[in-house]
Amino acid sequence: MREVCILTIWGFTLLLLKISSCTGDSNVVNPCCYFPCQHAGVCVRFDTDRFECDCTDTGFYGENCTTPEFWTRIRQMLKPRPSFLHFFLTHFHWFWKFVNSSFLRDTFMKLVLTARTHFIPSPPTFNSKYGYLNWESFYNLSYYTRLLPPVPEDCPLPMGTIGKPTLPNPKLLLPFFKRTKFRPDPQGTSVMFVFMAQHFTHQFFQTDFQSKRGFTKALGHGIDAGHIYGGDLRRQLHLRLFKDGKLKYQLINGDVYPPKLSEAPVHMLYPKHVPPEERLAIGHAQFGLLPGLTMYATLWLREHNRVCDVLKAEHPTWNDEQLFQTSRLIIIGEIICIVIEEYVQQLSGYLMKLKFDPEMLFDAQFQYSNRIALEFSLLYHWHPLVPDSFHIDGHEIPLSQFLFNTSTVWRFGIEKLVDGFSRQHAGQICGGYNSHESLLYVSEMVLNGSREARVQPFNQYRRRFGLKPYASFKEFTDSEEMAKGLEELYGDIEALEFYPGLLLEKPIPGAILGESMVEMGAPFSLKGVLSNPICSPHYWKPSTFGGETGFNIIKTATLKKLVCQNTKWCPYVDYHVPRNEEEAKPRQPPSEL
Ligand code: ACD
Repeated sequence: MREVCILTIWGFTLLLLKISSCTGDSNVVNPCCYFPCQHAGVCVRFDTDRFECDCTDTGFYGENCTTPEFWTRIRQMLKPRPSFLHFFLTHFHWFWKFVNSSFLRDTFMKLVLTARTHFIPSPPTFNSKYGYLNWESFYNLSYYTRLLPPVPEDCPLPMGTIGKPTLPNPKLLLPFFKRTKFRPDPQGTSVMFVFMAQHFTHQFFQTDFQSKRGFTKALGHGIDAGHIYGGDLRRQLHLRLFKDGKLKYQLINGDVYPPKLSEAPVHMLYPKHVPPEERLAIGHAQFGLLPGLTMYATLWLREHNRVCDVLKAEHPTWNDEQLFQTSRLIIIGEIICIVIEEYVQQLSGYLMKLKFDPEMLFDAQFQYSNRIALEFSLLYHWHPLVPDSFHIDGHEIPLSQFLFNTSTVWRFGIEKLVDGFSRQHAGQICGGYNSHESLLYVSEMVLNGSREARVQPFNQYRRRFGLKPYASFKEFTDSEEMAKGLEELYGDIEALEFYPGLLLEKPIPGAILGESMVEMGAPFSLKGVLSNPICSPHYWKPSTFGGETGFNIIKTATLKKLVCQNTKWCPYVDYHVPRNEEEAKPRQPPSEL
């Protein structure tokens, strides 16, 4: 007979379900299934029904790591709520104008970096197989790491002890993701941002779908530019020209593009109908999928070869290898600079100007190593960004006609693609009802993958990142229909899954993201970029990059330079759609071209 025991833990009541009796030893529920340890405390099971929370270094103590230590209490009292901080960072122009032009910019940036990165354990801890620390988990780079351990296998319910006996069929969740009418991002993000997101994240998100337990094929676990140079040495060697450090290329209409597959025989995924002359060889096997990806691949290839020329002019004695390797480090630095100062800047909507300066962390406690987390890879499925069609040079091309259409890139030329993408609105990421129908299969895959990996419920992650858990679906979303539907499917807000939680959550007013996406995404991102080896004190110096010239290429990198130093004319280029009439003016190639 089922019996319900009521246990009061950390200030509120949990219902503990036991199969037979509350005191007997048989059929006792694993106590860690109740997620009893707060503030990143570690649940350890003893005997059959006893647990202990290891609260070491959490700043809390007590049976459930819920009592704050003295300094933690002070910090808690002083720490503003995320909604207040967001409001502050996105209002008061006069204040941020002053901050951005004074030494205070560095002070605020350092605060952001330290406050965000301390959420990410380094070295990494759990993974999808191991909910406890062990050497295999640390050493085997094929695993994504995990911030929270998997829901133990022996729990009575899929989400531990709360919710329904089975999770809803993913197909029943898809209507909450599906676009009703394209909802543009209110922050004005452009499609140029969309392809940047897709292009640059695929260097570190390469889920191995053959293995079911959270494995990755991207062993660099960060910004290694493997999507440009290939994920392994074999691929890299095929893509290199072995002259002046450069990458292979081909000329079409007098412009540089990635080489034909026949010239650089690497594994690429092209459907049968793509003719051989339109099959390009690129660092990432899937980057022939969309012209936006091929466009970025082309830009980075041109930039690499341009940097090689700059280095060669200063170091005529350097051989191909040194020119190649040093250029690669410069490209990594440029990516990081553009990501922080323009990409994250756009995403944040902050009036505070973000700054890339690794020296800010030189006197802080900070580890220069990173492991990509499964939760980060789940979180980053931002398909609502993708519009229904693409506007280029007066043409409207539906998404379906974009697929594997590499010739679009040279038909229009990089300039016109950049111009069109930078003027077109991207979709709002959070809030639901905004994913193109043809992309819903991806959400279904993510849901299935997350279940196979036994990812803990959304509210557990809210707690882990210092956020208040949602008390109801009504609080979680502004849509009554969605609140009702999710309540029926999950039964309890504590059983809501991680991925739908992040994507369907109500957006912050006027923003592209919801609170959880910002508060969870920012720590993974900032830790990921700043822990790159080139940001460490032994690397971050002119000699690493061939002298001051190379070092300055990194420090002054911008999206506009990436485009305009590698094209015949300078189109409108921005992660934001035009802000005023001046920016909106059409740009045309000079008449002599
Ligand atoms: C802050 C800065 C603003 C953060 C705003 C949104 C963050 C949400 C998601 C992640 C965003 C960008 C990802 C960028 C880089 C990823 C690099 C990973 C490298 C391994 O308030 O802190």
